[in-house]
Amino acid sequence: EAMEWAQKKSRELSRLMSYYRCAMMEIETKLNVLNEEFSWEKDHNPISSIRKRLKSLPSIREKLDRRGFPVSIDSIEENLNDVAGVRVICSFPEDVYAIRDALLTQDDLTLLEEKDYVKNPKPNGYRSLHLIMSIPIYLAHEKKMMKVEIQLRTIAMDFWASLEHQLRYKKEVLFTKEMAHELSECARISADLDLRMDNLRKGVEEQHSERHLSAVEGGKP
Ligand code: 0O2
Repeated sequence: EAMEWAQKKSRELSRLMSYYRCAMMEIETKLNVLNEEFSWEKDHNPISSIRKRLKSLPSIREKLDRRGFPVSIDSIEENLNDVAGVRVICSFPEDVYAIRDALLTQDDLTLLEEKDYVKNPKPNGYRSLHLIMSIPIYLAHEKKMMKVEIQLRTIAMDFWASLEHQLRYKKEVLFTKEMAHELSECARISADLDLRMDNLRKGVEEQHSERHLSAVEGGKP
């Protein structure tokens, strides 16, 4: 009987994980649609790449344990926001906010929580915009609301975060004061790069619209 119960539980868990995968697919499609649309408006693709990940079962268990929540299927849905994670790597900082604003106007999406580490970077220098959104998935007989964590960041923000993550998680050592300082210096340089590239983008766009205007005016009789 215990075996049967365990099997039932594991089926339920696999099913829940599959619902999270469905929610990520829905979000990814929305992002692809926005990328298509914005590429007309902005003359560049705002999204450079999209990565998805489902939190592993050991990490789910560890996080629930660490935060003192029960380890059960209901508890996963109730207490964890980042089982489904979609990372959106944008070209320019402006694109991060354009995608965010567009997602927030979609009436089937609900914003549950927002953390803006772009405007307010973490003390170590980490920058990204995090949205916890609730999205419906349409199953054969019901509509189910699922939570997805969407992390929006530029290529420069992702460069820093990916390398910092590797350094932090791979080894079981702590950063010395000097290392932490060096990392935050690298974060500052990456923020500066974003600013400079964004200024270049503005310059190019201004030139482009001036040309366009003079072409239109030149065409007048
Ligand atoms: P992984 O391996 O990416 O999954 P919450 O999860 O919202 O309940 P928290 O900690 O308040 O808890 O969330 P927060 O601050 O929004 O950050 C969650 C995720 O953001 C992390 O997930 C990382 O992906 C990313 N992140 C946050 N801070 C840093 C940082 O300093 N460096 C890097 N590289 N990434 C960061 P996980 O589960 O920690 O990791």
